[in-house]
Amino acid sequence: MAVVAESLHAAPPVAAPPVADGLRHDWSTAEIEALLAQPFNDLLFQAQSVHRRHFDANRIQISRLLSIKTGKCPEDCQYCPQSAHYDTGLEKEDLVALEEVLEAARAAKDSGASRFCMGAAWRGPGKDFDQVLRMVEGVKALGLETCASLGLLNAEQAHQLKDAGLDYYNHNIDTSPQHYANVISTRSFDDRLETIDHVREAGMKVCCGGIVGMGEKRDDRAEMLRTLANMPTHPESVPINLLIKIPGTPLDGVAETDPFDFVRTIAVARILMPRSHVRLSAGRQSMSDEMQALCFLAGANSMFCGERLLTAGNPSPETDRSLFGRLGLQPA
Ligand code: SAM
Ligand code: DTB
Ligand code: SF4
Repeated sequence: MAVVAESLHAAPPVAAPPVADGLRHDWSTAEIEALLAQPFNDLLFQAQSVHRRHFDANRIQISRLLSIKTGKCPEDCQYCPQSAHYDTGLEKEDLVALEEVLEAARAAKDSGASRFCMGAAWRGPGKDFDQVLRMVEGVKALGLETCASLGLLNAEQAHQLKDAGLDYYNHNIDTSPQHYANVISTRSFDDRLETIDHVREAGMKVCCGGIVGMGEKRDDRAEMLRTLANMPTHPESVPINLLIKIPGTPLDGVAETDPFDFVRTIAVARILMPRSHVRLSAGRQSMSDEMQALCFLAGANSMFCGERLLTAGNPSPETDRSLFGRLGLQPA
């Protein structure tokens, strides 16, 4: 040991690696495609092995969502029940009152959630932003981690959120750069990356992931994961959503995703971003218990609990309690 240390000291100075976190940020498409294409058992073994080096494999972080402004969103995201471009039968709701938000946050904490995430059907913050800052302050004061998903941010808005006590900002890349324009027309992939940069520069943690099941190919999933894993710092939280098909949206009729392909996406996210929380996010209501168990085996260690996501359904607390009990899982 001493010999190794001495020889290291004696070595001539070497240029520092671009990132000092000991994690890779230089994945190639071919490498990621090869990971995704492995025999399923090999992939799961590898992902579970990586997972156990960094986390307690039986603990799951729990977040709770609340829609603080629902529907009539000006953006055209073909998957979304809240886009004003589609008739999904959703009732529009104005900004929720502060006290109502705090009540929901208290209930979330009592039910075991460690993080409370407020989502708004906005392109980005507008006239009600100050009230959202008050919500962040109030939820933070309850002793919960805070997260918000409010659309595109500029640098100033990111700093305001940070100053109000926001721990995480959620902004997804949703899919690969090449599939992106097939799904979203009103904001670009680069707009999203810019918002994520502002979040980082303001000193908040990044929650960034995407959706599986929007008609993408395996190489799109590889490119989506590559974009996330090659960020200068891995997002601390990586939500992998399974598309919830919403009647009235263009993606309602898209072909079913092979559940094993979804699990593969989780497993590769785990391998590429070993210290991040990978969230088994939207779409659990259409998954079997066995599929969810495979996602945990693949390294998913975060979930949204509570019977509602933003507008769509989620398994009931009793269903999740039973699943946790049967699998021996505990809230982190
Ligand atoms: N309006 C903000 C934005 O788009 O950034 C925040 C809320 S938006 C609903 C947050 C994310 O929810 C989207 O980026 C997308 O990944 C996910 N999402 C929306 N509709 C979904 C659906 N039908 N199935 C799965 N995920 C969905
Ligand atoms: C994320 O990746 N998934 C959450 C959260 N971030 C904001 C939202 C899922 C929305 C599912 C559709 C709905 O409930 O309206
Ligand atoms: Fe609006 Fe967000 Fe839905 Fe897009 S995903 S339509 S921005 S609420």
